[in-house]
Amino acid sequence: LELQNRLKNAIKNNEFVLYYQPKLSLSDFCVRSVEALLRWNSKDGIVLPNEFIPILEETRLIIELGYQIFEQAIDQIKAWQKIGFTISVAINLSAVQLDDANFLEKTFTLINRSNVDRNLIEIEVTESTLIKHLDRLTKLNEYGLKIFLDDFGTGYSSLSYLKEVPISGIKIDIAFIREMFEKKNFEILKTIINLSKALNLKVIAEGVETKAQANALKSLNCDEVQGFLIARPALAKDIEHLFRGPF
Ligand code: G
Ligand code: G
Ligand code: MN
Ligand code: NA
Repeated sequence: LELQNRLKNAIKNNEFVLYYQPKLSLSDFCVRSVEALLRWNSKDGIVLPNEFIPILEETRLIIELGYQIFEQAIDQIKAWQKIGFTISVAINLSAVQLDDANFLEKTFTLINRSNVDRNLIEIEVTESTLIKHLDRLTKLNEYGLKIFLDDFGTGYSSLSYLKEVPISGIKIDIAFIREMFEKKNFEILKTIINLSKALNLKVIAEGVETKAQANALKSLNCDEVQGFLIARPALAKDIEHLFRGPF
């Protein structure tokens, strides 16, 4: 309960900030998009999402904060455009945020008001959120936002539903990449990438930490890599130099 009150205050005091982690295109080694990752800039230092997202979800405080996150990310897209960088920003959405009855109306209103280029906003959701909120995510996609399936390979991933959902691509979970050179994992990875490409989906690998992983993923036709090899999640100003590319 104490933490709950601290989080409530933190939202009020704008202590939540977005860090950004670049995604590198393997076709030309340039960065055209980043993932926004939430951090709590508390008086005791930077706090990571696993410490507060579950509580923000239980208390539904994530709903209110979620709109602030959208606004921060949109401001950043516009700020980067102003200095000559056209960069897409991927925002993570949890199911609780989509549960909000006013989600679509509020989101459309704040995007319309901002005049941001809609196709520069990407949404990341897990498989369970995608299935639970297919209708709302379809409307979000029709409005112009690209949807990506996050943590791919950790859920049931029945694959058959991939042909029916309004997604632009998948993000292969870090757990898969960590053990990608294990023989069976490599075969599964190869198959996931081939299937996704055949369905016209973009494939992004998360948690890429070594050149060997990036090279192998390029040879498997993976589109983009994200991970410590390129950059850790950081403040906007600390990753901008990567936009001048190629890496
Ligand atoms: O940055 P880090 O790897 O610790 O993020 C862990 C997880 O926290 C992410 O995979 C994502 O699911 C969640 N997360 C990070 N930022 C946000 C955010 O802005 N909104 C929501 N809903 N979840 C986030
Ligand atoms: O949205 P999602 O929960 O997938 O967020 C990705 C998480 O993975 C973030 O918390 C981020 O800090 C973390 N991460 C990003 N790149 C790497 C990496 O190369 N290695 C490891 N171990 N973690 C990473
Ligand atoms: Mn994500
Ligand atoms: Na992920």
